[in-house]
Amino acid sequence: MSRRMGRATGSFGSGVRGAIGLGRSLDDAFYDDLLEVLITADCGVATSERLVAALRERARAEHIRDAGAAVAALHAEMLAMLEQRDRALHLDAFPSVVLVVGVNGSGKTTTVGKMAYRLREEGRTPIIAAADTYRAAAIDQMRIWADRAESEFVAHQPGGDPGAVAYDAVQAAIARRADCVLVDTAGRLHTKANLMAELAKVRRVVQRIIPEAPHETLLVLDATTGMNAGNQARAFHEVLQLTGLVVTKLDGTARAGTVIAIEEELGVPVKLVGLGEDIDDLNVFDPEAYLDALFGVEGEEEAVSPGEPGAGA
Ligand SMILES: Nc1nc2c(ncn2[C@@H]2O[C@H](COP(=O)(O)OP(=O)(O)OP(=O)(O)O)[C@@H](O)[C@H]2O)c(=O)[nH]1
Ligand SMILES: [Mg+2]
Repeated sequence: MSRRMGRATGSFGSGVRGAIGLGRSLDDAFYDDLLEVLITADCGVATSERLVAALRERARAEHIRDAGAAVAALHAEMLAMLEQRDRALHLDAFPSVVLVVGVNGSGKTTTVGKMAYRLREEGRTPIIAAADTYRAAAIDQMRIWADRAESEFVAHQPGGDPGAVAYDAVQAAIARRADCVLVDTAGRLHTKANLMAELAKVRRVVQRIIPEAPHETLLVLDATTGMNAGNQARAFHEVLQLTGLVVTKLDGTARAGTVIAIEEELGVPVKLVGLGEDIDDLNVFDPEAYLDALFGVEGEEEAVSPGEPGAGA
C-alpha cells in the first residue's frame, strides 16, 4: 500500500519529509511550513492546526531541537491517533448486511465486487444485492463483478425499487444460509434530499427483517475528491449513521490526507482502501503504510533515482 501510495504522493515531492526539509532548525517558519504541507495534503485545517500545536508542545517538553526529530515525533503522534480507531468490519451476525453508499462514480460497485471476493477468500458466502436500479448497465456491471467473485447475485428489473432488492437479498441470504449481504446502491449527490431519503428507506426495509441491520454502512469516497469529501461524509453520516469509510483510488492521488481530516471530524474510521481496479485491489486500511506514504519514507529508498523532485513545498 505504501509503495503504491508513495508513487502517488508525488505532488509534494517525497512526502512531508521531502517537502519540509529535515536539516533546518525548529523556528516559527518551520511550524508554519509544516502546517502548510499538512493542509496541502488535505489533512484539514483544524486537524493540521491541532497536530502542529501538539507537536510544538511536545518539542518544548521533550527538548526536541531539530526538524528531523520533530517530524519523527509528528509521525508518532499521527500513528497513535490513527491506531486508536477500530477498523474491523463487524460481520459476525448471520447474515450480516453491508450497505454501500456514496456519490456517483466514487467506486461503490467496484468496492462491492472486491469485498465479495475478499469474503469468498475468507471462506464466507456473500450475496450481492444490485440495489442500483436506475440503470440497466449498473445491474449488468454488478452482475459481472458477482461472477468474478463467485458470489450469488440478486437483482430486479431496471427502474425497480432498491429497497425491494435489498429486502429480497436478505430473505435469500436467510433461506440459503449465506452469511452476508452486500448492497450496492445508486450513486447520489449528498445534497439531494429525496435521494438521501431513499437510502434511509432501503435501510428501514432491511430492518424489518433484521432490526440490527445494516451491520456496516460504508461510505465510499473517491480520494481524488479532496476536501469536498468532508461535505459528502457529513451528509451521508447524518442520514445513515455511517460505520466506516472506504477510500478508493488511493493509487492515483496525492490527496491522501483527507482520510485523517474526515476520520477526526466525524469519528468514522476508514476501514478499507481501494488501490486499483483489479479484484484484489482492496485492502484493510494500514495506518503505518499510510503514514509512510504521507511522510515519504518510501522516498528515501528512491532518493537515489534521478528526477525525483523534492519540490512542492
Ligand atoms: N484506480 C482506481 N480506480 C477505481 C478504484 N475503485 C474504483 N475505480 C474505478 O472508478 C470507476 C467508477 O467505479 P464504480 O465502482 O463504477 O463507481 P460507482 O460508485 O459504483 O459509480 P455509480 O454507480 O455510477 O455511482 C471505475 O472505472 C472503476 O474501475 C480504485 O481503487 N482505484
Ligand atoms: Mg455503481
